Parts: sequence; C-alpha cells; structure tokens
Amino acid sequence: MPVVNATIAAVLDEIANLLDIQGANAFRVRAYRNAARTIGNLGTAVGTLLAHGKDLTDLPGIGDDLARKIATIARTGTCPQLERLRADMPAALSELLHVPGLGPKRVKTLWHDLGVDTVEALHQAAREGRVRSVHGFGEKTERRILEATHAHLKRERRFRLDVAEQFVTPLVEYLSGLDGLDRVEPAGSFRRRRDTVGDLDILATAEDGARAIRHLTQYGEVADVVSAGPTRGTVRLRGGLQVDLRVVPPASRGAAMQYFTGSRAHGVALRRLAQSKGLKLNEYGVFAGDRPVAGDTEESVYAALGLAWIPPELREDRGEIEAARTGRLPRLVTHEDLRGDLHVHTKASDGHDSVEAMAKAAAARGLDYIAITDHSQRLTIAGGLDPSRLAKQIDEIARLNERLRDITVLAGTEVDILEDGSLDLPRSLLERLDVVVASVHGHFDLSRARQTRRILRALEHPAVHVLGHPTCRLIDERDPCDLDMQRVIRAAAACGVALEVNASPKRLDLTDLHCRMAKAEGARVAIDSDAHDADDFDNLRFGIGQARRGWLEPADVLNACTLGELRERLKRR
Ligand code: DGT
Ligand code: CA
Ligand code: CA
Ligand code: ZN
Repeated sequence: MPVVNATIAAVLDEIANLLDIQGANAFRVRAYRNAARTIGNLGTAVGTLLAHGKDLTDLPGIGDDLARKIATIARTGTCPQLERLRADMPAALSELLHVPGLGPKRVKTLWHDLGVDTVEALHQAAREGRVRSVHGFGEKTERRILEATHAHLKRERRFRLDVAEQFVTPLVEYLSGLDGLDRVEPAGSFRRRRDTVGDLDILATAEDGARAIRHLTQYGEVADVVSAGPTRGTVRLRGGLQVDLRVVPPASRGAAMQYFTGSRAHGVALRRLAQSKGLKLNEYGVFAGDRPVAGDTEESVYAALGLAWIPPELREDRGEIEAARTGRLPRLVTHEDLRGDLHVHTKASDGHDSVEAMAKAAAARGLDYIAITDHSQRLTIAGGLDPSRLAKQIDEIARLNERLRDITVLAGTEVDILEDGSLDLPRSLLERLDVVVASVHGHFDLSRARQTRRILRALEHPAVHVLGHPTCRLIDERDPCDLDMQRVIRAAAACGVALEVNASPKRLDLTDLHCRMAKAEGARVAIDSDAHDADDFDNLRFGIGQARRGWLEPADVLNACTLGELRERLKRR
C-alpha cells in the first residue's frame, strides 16, 4: 500500500519535534525538518521514485541514514526511531507544538515544570493561573496561551487541497479495483475545489453496497473504521483525514452526486427552487409526486429544475442558480486556456532548476511563455539577485531564447516590496525587464492602514505588472496580512496591474472571493505557479480551481492571452 508523501513528511516532522523537545542537537533536528519539507514538496510519490530505482540521497540535504529511514517510512508509514520516541514521551506533546506561540523550548518547560502534556491540560493550567508561575512565563504570556489553547480546542481540523489529493488518487484507484464497484468519484468540497477540505466524500455505484463498504474498510491506509453500513461507510485514514463513501444505484447517481457535492447552501437553494415548481429534490432524484422525473445524471437534475448544469466550483449559492436559470453562467477559465506562467524561480535564487530546465518543463506542459522571476537582493536567505546578477540573467535569457523553439522565456523579477512600499531594485533596471512581479516577504503585521498604503504605493510604481501573492497568507501557517482588499483591487484595476492567484497549494492567494471581487472591479488576474522546481508547474491546476470558484473567464486572466497580446498589455501599463 503506498504511503503518500504528506504522511512521510508528517512522520519526519514529528521526529524533529520530539527530538527538539528532548533537547537533541539542533543540527539533527533541522535535518529532519528540512527533509520533511523536501519530501512534502516533491511532485512524485517517494514509493514511485524508489520503485524506479531512484536514489533518495540525490535529494538536497538527504544522506544515507535519512534515505534509509524515509524508505522505511514509505513502506510502513512509520519507523523504529519514531516508535521509540513516542514510547519515551507523552503522545500529545507534538500536538502542543501546534498551538500558536508554543515552540519546543516552551513545551519542554511546561511539560517538566507543570506536567502539562496535552492541549487540554495546558488550557486548564492557564485558566487556573499556574502558567505564570513558571520561569520565563508571565501573566501576559499566560493570557495569550489561554486564548490560543481555547481557539485550538475549538477549531475543526481541515486539510489542504493538495494534501487531500495525495490521499484521493490512490484511494480512488484502490476502490475502483473491486469488481462491481464503478464510477468512483470524489464529491463534496474536494470536487468544488475548495482550498481546504474537512473530509473527503466519495461516491460510487454498486449492486452490493455492503461489500463495497467492506472493501473500503480493508484499505491499507485506514487507521480506524468509524462506521460501516449497507450504503455508507466512514473511515479515518492514517494522518487523520476522514473519508465518507456512499454507494448508490445507477439510476440515482446524478442526484446523489449533486447532493453530496454540495455545498449545503447550494443544495438548500435548489430544493427551494424545486418546491416552487411543485417538485421534490433529494439524493435519489427529482420527483413529481412519487414519479421520478430525473436522477441518473447531474445534467438531468438541473434540467428538470429549468437550469443549465452548474460547474461544481460555483455551487456556493452566490448567484449561480440565477445565472444558470437565465443562461448567464460564466465560461470558466480552464487549465488549457493558460498560455504562460508569469512567476517562476530558478536556482539563481531559491529554486532548484536552471532557467533552461524550467523552460523545457513548461514547454512540455504546453505553455508558450514563462517569465523567470527570481527574488531580489533583500531576500538574502533566498539567494536574491542584486542588480549585477540580474543583469547577467537578462543576458543569459536572451541567449537561451535564440536556441529555444517551443517556448519564449521572458526576463523578470519578483522584486520585494519594502516596508515603505518602495521596491528593492532601481527603476532603471526594472524597466529593462519584460515582467515585474512585486511581492511582500516581510513586515506582515503592519496596521491595516500602513499595510494598505504600502501596497498602493507599490501598485503605483510604473514598472510593476503583477502584485504577487497579495495577502501573503500561508494556509495553516500564516494569517493573511491585514489589508483593505477592496482598495487594493480598485487601485490595481486603475493602475493596470494584475493581481496574482498564486497557485501554490500552500498559498492560493488571491482566494476565490477576492478573484470575484477583482472581476467586479475590472482588475486582471495572473494565475501563476510560483514554481521552485520543474514539477511545480503542475500546481497551476490548484490556481485554476480558485479562479473558477471566483467566476473568472479567460478574458479576466492576463496569462490566458497569446504572447503577442501579453507584450502589448505589459507595454501599455
Ligand atoms: P467540508 O467537508 O467541510 O470541506 O465540506 P463539504 O461541502 O464536503 O461538506 P460535508 O462533507 O459535510 O458534506 C458533503 C456534502 O453533502 C455537502 O456539501 C452537502 C451534502 N450534505 C451533507 N449533509 C447535509 C445536510 O445535512 N444538509 C444538506 N443540505 N446537505 C448535506
Ligand atoms: Ca467533505
Ligand atoms: Ca463528509
Ligand atoms: Zn514570493
């Protein structure tokens, strides 16, 4: 049974955390953390690499010892070292590290001095005023811990779309392998391409439902079975993701797909519409009295209600039903509409591949152009380019274009927006570039007024073409900057600057609602991979999902136009 990369990364992270709490050597801890990041970012499953005889020590920062451990984890989902660490320490300690503001040092202290080993115990200790008595913790810290643990205990656990996808692909393949279990397809928020999913909903058809559900419970990644009945089963996979499988007869498949795709709000609105027409809609079909009038396909269900079929990404009760009724559904942008990618890194800064390798990878995926946009000098940890290195890269790209046939490489930069809204490179150099992406990489916590002013100033800079990852959120890691997005989007429209939908599944920034706002204000959007290695071009599909959720059409997307049109638009700016 394949262990997905996200699980391997989680195991490595847990080892790092437990070692850190034990007070192990910092280099050792960092080695595990870096390995977790490397594996988590890989485009190909480790199991597949190993099956092809690849040597894991070719990956950056992975030596013989780590490679052996990773191979063990890829086979078994765990490794002896982790089991030893877990046996030595309370199980919930790693969970404490997920409370904002708590690092390994503090967790270690709280554990030793107060015996706190769960989030609940810490919350209780803070409530009783015991935390402030610990050396290095004051009243203020205690109050923050009280709030953070409260929020943590209340929050529902969600999974990033790309992490969920790593589980979905092998699971669907496994389920489809059972004779008589057909048309296995994800529904729910996963099908609607939300940026995160709470659980996975899978729909399939079968004559013998109970047998199909039993097959699910026998899947190798299942950690525990929550329920297993004749038409529905729920299991929790290793790593915590919950899966609902529903099995329906073929005649109800369309209605069930519609029902379990949701969203709830969309479903409620549809049922109301059905009622107003004297019909009844449920997960088995559309009925006039007891007579079924539709249900085998989704199209038939929508048609019975007088509606065009609505793409899943739009099903949030945000006006899509009215649009489907009046023939005004948008022609949503697709992956095939993208002609280029305007945000790409190379090993000149913090990417892993050369300009040429990135160009070839993009060409292989059918793109006509990419812009190379390495970091600028201020980002020293990311190997940012100073003016002289950037000037050399411009020449390198010009030479490369003479040799390349299938793709054009544009010279660009991802220039840092400094704290005051000025840019990290001189204007004269920026004006030599084909594409200037301007992004924030620090001072995330300025006040709303200052942050907004900072971005507006950058937008007004005449050399800027794209505002990179506008809110700087990292899903599950960093909240978005406090920004007046309405003003930012209006200013972008007025200045002719495109707003990025950064397609990295950790960012997905702009979000769906901001895409919609951009369209309403007449601002263009650029759907970019922010690729750091060749495989990252495949992330574009996640950006497409958000853009579609934001009702965007090809005309709204800057990099859905031809190279000729793009050059015109960049010049006109
Ligand atoms: P999630 O899992 O939180 O990311 O979001 P969903 O949309 O996947 O929600 P989930 O898994 O609770 O249910 C899947 C779909 O099934 C949901 O979008 C609509 C449908 N559904 C489930 N329970 C109900 C319900 O009680 N009422 C209605 N109207 N629909 C429901
Ligand atoms: Ca779900
Ligand atoms: Ca569900
Ligand atoms: Zn960036």
